[in-house]
Amino acid sequence: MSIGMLIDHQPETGLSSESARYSEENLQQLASEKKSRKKWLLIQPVSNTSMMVDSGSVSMPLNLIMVATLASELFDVSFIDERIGDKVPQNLSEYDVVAITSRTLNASKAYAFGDTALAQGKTVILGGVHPTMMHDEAREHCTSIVYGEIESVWTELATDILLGKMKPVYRAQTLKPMTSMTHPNFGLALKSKKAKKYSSRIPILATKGCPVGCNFCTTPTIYGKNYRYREIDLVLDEMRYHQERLGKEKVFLSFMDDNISFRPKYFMELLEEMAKLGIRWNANISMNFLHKPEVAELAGKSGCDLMSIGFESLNPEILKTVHKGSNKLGNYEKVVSNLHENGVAVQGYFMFGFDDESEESFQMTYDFIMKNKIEFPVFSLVTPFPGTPYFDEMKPRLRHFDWNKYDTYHYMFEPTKMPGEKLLENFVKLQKEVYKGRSITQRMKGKPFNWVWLANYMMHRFTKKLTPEIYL
Ligand code: B12
Ligand code: SF4
Repeated sequence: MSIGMLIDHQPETGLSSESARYSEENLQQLASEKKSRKKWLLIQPVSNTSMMVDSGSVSMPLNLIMVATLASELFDVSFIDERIGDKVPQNLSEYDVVAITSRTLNASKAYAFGDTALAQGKTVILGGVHPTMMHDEAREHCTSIVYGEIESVWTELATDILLGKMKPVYRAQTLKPMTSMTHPNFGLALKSKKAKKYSSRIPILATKGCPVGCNFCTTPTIYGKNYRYREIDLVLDEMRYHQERLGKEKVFLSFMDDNISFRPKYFMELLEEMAKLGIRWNANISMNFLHKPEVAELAGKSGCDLMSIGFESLNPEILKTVHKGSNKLGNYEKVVSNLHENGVAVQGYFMFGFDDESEESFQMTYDFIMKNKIEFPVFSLVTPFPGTPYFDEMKPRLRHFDWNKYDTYHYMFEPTKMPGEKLLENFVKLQKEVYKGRSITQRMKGKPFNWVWLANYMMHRFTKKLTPEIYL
């Protein structure tokens, strides 16, 4: 469906002038009339954080790859990913449009690139979660902002670029169904000489959105309670495409979905089909029905080697405040053992710094991780992200608004039941304990020697140097 079809039209005269202007046919015609193709530079900035966020091998940026996929149909596109060491040129004279993606932790970098490009008279487009949430702030650094996903505003945006008449914000009235979305084209991202630095896990999307509605999450704020999914055949086609492209069956895929298991029926059908392909995969997943042994069994059979699960906390009081209905403490151990029995490793996310935080929360987390042999525990500090209801609630108590520190590894506010120093002291101690040599051996004993061991080794080296001060 094109944007033109979403705008009210006048029955007597057919399409309104606005509607006709933003139709796919009109866009194609307009593009073919242009003598030379405009040149785009796409930028993925690296963040300024000192934490292990953009270091090591990074995943291919599916967000900017989607922008590249659409833009390259009509324009000449260059792709720069600062995280792998590509350099952004100071002189932008060969480009007409500079399009930058940004999350909160790299917003200051994205804004600096935007300012440089504006000063050189370029059309600057900012997109991604941070400009979407903070459009008034972001507008100072660009010509236009894309609110949310590019696919739903593409016809309008591309037409305006071809006509040279930009609006300050592009926001879709209705989201496009996923069925009509183009397959991502990885060619531009892989062209870089440094592309070897990308993780071998290929990003893929089956679903978008999450109706759960946690107040600290940006997804429901941007996309509401929508949940969209692609036809299973389209997802499998994309998997087969990567198998052919790489000339082997065993390719590694990483789902970028917000909540891939939200519709259990869809998820189980997808896994059943994936089991026939011989691929390997991992995903972020909520615990909603992982306590059922048949789910873990099918996940294992379909090639899942790692599930990333947000356990968040072992403290029942905190779990109540997180409003994550899928997290039932009584199911935690069962979820982990089901996955382990089927050869699936667990990356467990744990958050600290909530108002109800206590010394016991740290001990309970340590005991849980060690007893259940969580292969890859990840610890973060509660971070209210701008634009979310939680941010508005916590704003008066936030210690800073330096976006470089919004990486979930900085101390944002003092919990009501624990002094800040104690929080950080315990936070550091827990990480050192979990990643000391003896603990790693205990957690990883008998596990296949693969990248998870390597990740543990890197965390061992990293946590050795940790001090409470680095989180300030
Ligand atoms: C998968 C995922 C991950 C993966 C992969 C990340 C990666 N490198 O891509 C992993 C697990 C590694 C990860 C890590 C982290 N993540 Co994460 N992650 C996600 C998740 C669930 C999906 C992202 C995704 O790829 N979606 C699919 C793509 C296609 O959609 P998209 O990113 O929304 O892009 C579309 C639009 O935004 C728009 N768009 C984007 N860029 C541009 C640019 C232009 C010019 C235009 C026109 C349009 C446009 O069009 C795109 C195509 O539709 C999001 C939630 C979300 N829905 O955003 C959180 C999310 C991005 N993550 C978040 C966080 C906090 C983190 C970590 C800091 C967590 C941690 N402690 O480690 C790290 C930071 C990693 C980093 N360097 O950025 C936050 C960021 C909040 C914020 N305000 O910045 C989010 C939003 C979740 C949340 N809490 O709300 N993450
Ligand atoms: S369950 Fe996850 S994706 Fe869904 S709203 Fe909550 S934090 Fe966001």
